[in-house]
Amino acid sequence: MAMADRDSLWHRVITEEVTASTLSRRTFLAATLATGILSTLPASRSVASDAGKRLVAGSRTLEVNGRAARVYSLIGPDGFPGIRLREHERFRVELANQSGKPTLVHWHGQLPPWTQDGFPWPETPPLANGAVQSYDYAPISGTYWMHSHVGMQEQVLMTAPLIVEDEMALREDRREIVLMLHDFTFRSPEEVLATLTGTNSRGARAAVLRTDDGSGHAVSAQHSALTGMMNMADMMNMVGHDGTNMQVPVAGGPHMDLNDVDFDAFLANDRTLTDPEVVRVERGGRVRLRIINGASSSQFWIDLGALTGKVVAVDGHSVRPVTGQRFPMAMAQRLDVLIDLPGTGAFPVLARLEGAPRRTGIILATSGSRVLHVADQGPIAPPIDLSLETRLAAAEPLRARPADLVRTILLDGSMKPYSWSMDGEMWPHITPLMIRQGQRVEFELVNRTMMAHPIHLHGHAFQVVAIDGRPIQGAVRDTVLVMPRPGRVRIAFDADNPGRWAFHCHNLYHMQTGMLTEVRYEGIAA
Ligand SMILES: [Cu+2]
Repeated sequence: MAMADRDSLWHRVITEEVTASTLSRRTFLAATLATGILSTLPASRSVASDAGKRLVAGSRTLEVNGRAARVYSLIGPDGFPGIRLREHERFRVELANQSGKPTLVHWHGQLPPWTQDGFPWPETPPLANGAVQSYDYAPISGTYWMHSHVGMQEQVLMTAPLIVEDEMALREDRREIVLMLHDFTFRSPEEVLATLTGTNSRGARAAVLRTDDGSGHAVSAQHSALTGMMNMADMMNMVGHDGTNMQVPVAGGPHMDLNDVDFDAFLANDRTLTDPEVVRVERGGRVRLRIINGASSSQFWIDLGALTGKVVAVDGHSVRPVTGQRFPMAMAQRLDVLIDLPGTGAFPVLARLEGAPRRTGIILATSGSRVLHVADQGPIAPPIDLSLETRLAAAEPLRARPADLVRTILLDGSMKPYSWSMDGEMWPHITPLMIRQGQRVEFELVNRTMMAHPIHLHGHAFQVVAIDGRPIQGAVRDTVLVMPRPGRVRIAFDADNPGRWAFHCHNLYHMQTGMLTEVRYEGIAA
């Protein structure tokens, strides 16, 4: 498909089919507006000017469940969220802060010099409202994203896609669709956090479900719907439970906590299944989904329903293709999935919240096909796991080499009191993990908590080299899930980007309550 075609097709979303019968004119207009602004990003049409692409951190009104909410925005030069670059085009961006608050944006998964990473170190403080800051670095290709790393602005949707094209992918002649996931609450993140830590007058979080070890019998009356649940297969078929704030048994394993926060909605490109984005696709069309889990505290199963997909990249980095219908996605991770549509029809692509019946998604629809309503609740999905991770193999693995430095990093913490730590310390009272340029570094992440933690290292792409002590030649990526106690994951990377780098759990509320540390290169003064 030529570039012009890509542009003209780009997100002319067909809403008529769903609007006629199900939507009021008011929601239709809101939907149309949202579609115009959001959906997918346009292909870059021109080489960046010397001044660079302008990215504005601002605010906007979003309608969720028929109710207006004031949220942040990150709007690029074409009026769409985020930034899209051609291969080999530099990331030359001017970030203008018009959000009304100090902010700073992190280019998640990219490998810029540390002073451009967008983490609020003392040397790189947040931008005041009204300020502009320039960025200029060589980006790496693939599906990335950007989000504020200041306070809890990420929860208020200071997030956007960051897509860097590569010629190989373009030559595949596939329709590209960006699918960005969020969790949404009408409460302020400060109020959510206060509820979690028990410092809010509304009291502690909803009851944590307690279960017996082997039996999986729930003892909490509020969660009796889970009583008798024995394994994941059963969970998949259960319906009707609200699914939040629960502790569930895992087949053959220990308990685990899921879903700290009871969200009001789950968004797919800013919309819910009540009024989903319907993406027009060609009959038998070839699609490349770029899925971004931008949720602050939620993990999903991507469920392709009747479709079969081929995972070809994770966190922007190519892997040997893995075929399937359902793929787990931890917070902050990305999946590139190729799909060849079987003729005509409407095909929901769902993101199912782990441990809950709740879901969101978009609909791929060929011309003239009837788009049926998809409920935003379905069978309970099991907790996400490493079933995909263990099957992944990097297309370009790290060069084989013994480690110069091996460190065990303990992940500790609990729901009550709600506090989390990394390497035995809680941010900001931490001792940096010191590394030296040129080293091959291996971190063994050891989870001693009841929750899975999506661990993200800034400024480096690492390879997953062992899971639970079993060596693998896994994916190269930037965020990896460490399963609950006694889960262990070993990552390896080359120390080739001197600086100060954040290393943390990407659950925003875990990070805010301590689960963040620093990896620092020798010779970097602080
Ligand atoms: Cu965590």
